[in-house]
Amino acid sequence: MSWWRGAVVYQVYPRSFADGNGDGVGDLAGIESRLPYLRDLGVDALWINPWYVSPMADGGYDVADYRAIDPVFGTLWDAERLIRAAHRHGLRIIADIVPNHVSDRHPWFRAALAAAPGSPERARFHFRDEPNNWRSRFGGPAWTRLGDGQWYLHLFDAAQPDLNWDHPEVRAEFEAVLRFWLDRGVDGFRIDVADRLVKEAGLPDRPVRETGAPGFGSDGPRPQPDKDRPEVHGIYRAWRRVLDEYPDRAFVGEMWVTDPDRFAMYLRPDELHTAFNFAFLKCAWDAGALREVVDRTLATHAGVGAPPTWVLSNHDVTRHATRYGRADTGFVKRVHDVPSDRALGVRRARAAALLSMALPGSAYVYQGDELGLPEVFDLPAAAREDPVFRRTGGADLGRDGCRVPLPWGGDAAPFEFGAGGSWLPQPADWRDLTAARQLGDPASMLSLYRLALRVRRGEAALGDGPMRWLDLGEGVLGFARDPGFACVVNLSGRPAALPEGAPLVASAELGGPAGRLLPPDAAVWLRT
Ligand code: TEU
Repeated sequence: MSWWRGAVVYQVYPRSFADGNGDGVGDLAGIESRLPYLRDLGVDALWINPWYVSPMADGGYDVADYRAIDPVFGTLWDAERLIRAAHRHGLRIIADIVPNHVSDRHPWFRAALAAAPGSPERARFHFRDEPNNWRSRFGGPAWTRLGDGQWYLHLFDAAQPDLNWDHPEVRAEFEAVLRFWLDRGVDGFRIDVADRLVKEAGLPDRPVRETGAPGFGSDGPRPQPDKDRPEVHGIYRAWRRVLDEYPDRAFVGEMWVTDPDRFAMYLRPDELHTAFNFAFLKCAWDAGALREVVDRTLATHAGVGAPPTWVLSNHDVTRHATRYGRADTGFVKRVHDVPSDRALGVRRARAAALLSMALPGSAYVYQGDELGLPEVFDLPAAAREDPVFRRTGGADLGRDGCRVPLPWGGDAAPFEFGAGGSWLPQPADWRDLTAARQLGDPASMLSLYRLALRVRRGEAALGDGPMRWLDLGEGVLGFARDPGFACVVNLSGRPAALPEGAPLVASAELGGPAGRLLPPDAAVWLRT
């Protein structure tokens, strides 16, 4: 079976993973030095967030050169060495490709700025004499005006001008970039905002909602002019032909398309192999809601032959150890003033890990989730780098709080992140969360992940394949996978009796005289 159908993919945010040269920013040498840790953790692949030359206006999602590594991360030679070393450790590498926009320092955009309105240099982007009503994802209008009076489109930061995907040079360039990295051995690509590339001809206004303002996201009636255009599928068919020239490679699309039929249209034998399923990111810790998400996800994927994916956290959202400690209101918000119960959040995060790794398909682990890291809210404003924070004047704290450098060992910051400091300060109490400390503690989050991943590797029933629900009563989610496996998650608020089967992994100590009681907010894997 193809590796990507059931892979556990570990997301590496390179600025914050490990710092090999002591400059306070993570790099490729740091990743390479921690490959044994990742192999021993038991994941199958690494998805590495953008590593290209970038002014870092958006953490590297503003690419100035798609064929070179940013000096803060290393060199192209380091990347080639990292890919080879990962392969030696049995780990695949998924690169991140950013096709919707480039950096304003990209040679194409610099040429466009230097050229006149109406010039061929400007035709690779969206330049207009009048803006429309589209909004930037990061706040404010999606248009910035130049000195000569023209406006250019940027669905994200002003430093990220959108490419014009109707332009043949844009299409040819990205196919060449895919080949460049495939030739260097990457095993696949995560495609950034895969649904946004094509815009409706003429760039008409977005529909205005009751709020009186056009939105950015999946809201509003379809079709929308700035997302999920039917023409985008032609791009992925062409990309798939390129990818299929190489054995065993895969795409994972990042689309914020909530309509199941439209989402499924990307998952075809001649388009994308998989796509992120973000439903858990917005789903509260509630048995009914989780079951609905699972059913909806399975139904979405049923007809298309692509396996589902499960995502609990990533570099864009509040860490789930914090989300799960919150009451349902304000569940996903990046604000201080929604309290989160740390112990409860960790307890549920442990259960959620077992749930997501037992469901059919492929699961994603965001770096630090295996350590149970919380969101960090009290970062000094001067240290924050996310444009979301700046553009919203701090009303949205932005995404830096889930990007704090990892604590590897030791008793004081930077906790062996590197020999220097760390680009974002780490909380002092992370001394109790270091990988080194957790390795020595069989009850730690890290030990739970390592055990679960080891069991998963040996379990024919896990990964891609069918599941069926077990009826275990109100508030208790249970499902079976053949041969001989079951997962039970207790969201009922009181101890739940286990069905038959020998426990393989449990997120909390089982109770009752015979150890047949699953405590609240806990999960267990059973051999049935
Ligand atoms: O994110 C796509 C995106 O739309 C995000 O803005 C997402 O909706 C939001 O962060 C959820 O809170 C991708 C990358 O993952 C993100 O880091 C980049 O900033 C963005 O694209 C632009 O490249």
